[in-house]
Amino acid sequence: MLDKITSRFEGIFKTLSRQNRLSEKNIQDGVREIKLALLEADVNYKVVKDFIKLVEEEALGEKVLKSISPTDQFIKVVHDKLVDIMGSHSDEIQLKKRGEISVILFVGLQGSGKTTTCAKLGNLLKVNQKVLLVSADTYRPAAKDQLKILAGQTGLGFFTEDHNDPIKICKNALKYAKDYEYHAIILDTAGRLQVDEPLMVELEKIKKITEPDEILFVSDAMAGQNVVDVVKSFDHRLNINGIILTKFDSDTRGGAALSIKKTTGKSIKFIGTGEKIENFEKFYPERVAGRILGKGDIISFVEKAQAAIDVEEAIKTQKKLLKSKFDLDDFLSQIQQLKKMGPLQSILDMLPIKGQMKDQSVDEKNLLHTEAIILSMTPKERKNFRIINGNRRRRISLGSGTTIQEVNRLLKQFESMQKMMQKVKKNPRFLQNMLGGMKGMNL
Ligand SMILES: Nc1nc2c(ncn2[C@@H]2O[C@H](COP(=O)(O)OP(=O)(O)OP(=O)(O)O)[C@@H](O)[C@H]2O)c(=O)[nH]1
Ligand SMILES: [Mg+2]
Repeated sequence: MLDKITSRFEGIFKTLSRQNRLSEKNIQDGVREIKLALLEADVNYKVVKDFIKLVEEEALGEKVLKSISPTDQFIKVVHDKLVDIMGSHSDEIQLKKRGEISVILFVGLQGSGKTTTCAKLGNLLKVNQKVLLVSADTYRPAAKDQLKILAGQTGLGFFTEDHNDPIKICKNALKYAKDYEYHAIILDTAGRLQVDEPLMVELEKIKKITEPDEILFVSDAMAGQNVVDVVKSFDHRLNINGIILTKFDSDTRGGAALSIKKTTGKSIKFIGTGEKIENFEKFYPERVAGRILGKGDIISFVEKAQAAIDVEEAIKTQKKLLKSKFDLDDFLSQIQQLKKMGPLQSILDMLPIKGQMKDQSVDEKNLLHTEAIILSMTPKERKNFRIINGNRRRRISLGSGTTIQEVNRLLKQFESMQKMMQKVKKNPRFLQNMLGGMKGMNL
């Protein structure tokens, strides 16, 4: 699912992260590659154009280029804009209050997955609704049986009639649902190879007589952006409430998922992810963007870091580092920023270095002790830890409520940290390396 576009994005980000520093040109090259990747994924041209403009505007700004880890920031910008084009939140289906019957009407082209999806949605709703599946497909001979079997498999009610008038079937289904106290009915209709007038007229009549709460257009995700025109035609006649994209498990390029919202104004509400009844999920733009970029960890990290880290402060520290003047005051400010980011272990778990550091655990208590020890030092001591002799160590341990051994250990760790800093001096991913180093030191 979405494999092609995901690996394209992976390649683009890999190239960017090889750069020590990102220049405007690097970003422009990256953006150009992204544009090609989206067009190859069959995303609507206009959607791509608008998307690229927004990404470029934001990525070329100071926030990305001057940030601690520009490539990660860039990934975050791309991620956020992808979410935006898909509609930023997931849209619920609207059902009536208890006591009234909700009607959901499924429409779409032939073979798109309507009948299967009726059962999938019914299966979701049955948790707190008594659901009736209704076959109003009088076109395909086996259609009624297909839905009946699915109703049997999922334990849902089933209704149809043995004649060829779909409108009459729907009308009688409403009465049946009322008599047998159903809460929701899902109407399965016939598909056509393409949009045609008799189908539209039939659906309009069904709509008029059943007054659906939700008209859901079902489409095969493989259809790419072609689906946009079909959605528009159905919407024009029926005013649809949302879209279900099926066969998301197949080799879909992503064109439909990424184009629909911006071009039609309609939201994707669910996706089908396999042939089985359970292969059905709510559509979350965030999740799909995550799947496409394959960078969920980096995105959460950047979000947390953005919330907690004072960028000015971090840049100052980085400059100092490059001149190798990193002292205990800087160390203290790093620790305080780390604390703001929440549980340390969860932050470290998000970092790309986590695989290498698997066995090292981070103790929050040690972090507090470290902070207390540094706070008990005089400004002079923090500037130059080498003046901290035996007497001073004793005073510091008393002041911070720790032991001399702990003070010794911290000073030793700080010394090796300074050495490590020399090694990572040229690496713009300063923060991540720093965190990696801290993790190894079991603060
Ligand atoms: N892999 C996969 N197959 C699906 C999915 N949804 C439906 N299918 C398959 O797609 C085929 C067509 O599904 P149907 O539910 O019969 O489609 P339809 O829109 O009702 O077709 P008509 O009634 O002929 O218009 C079936 O073989 C389904 O098993 C999905 O999410 N993933
Ligand atoms: Mg069908």
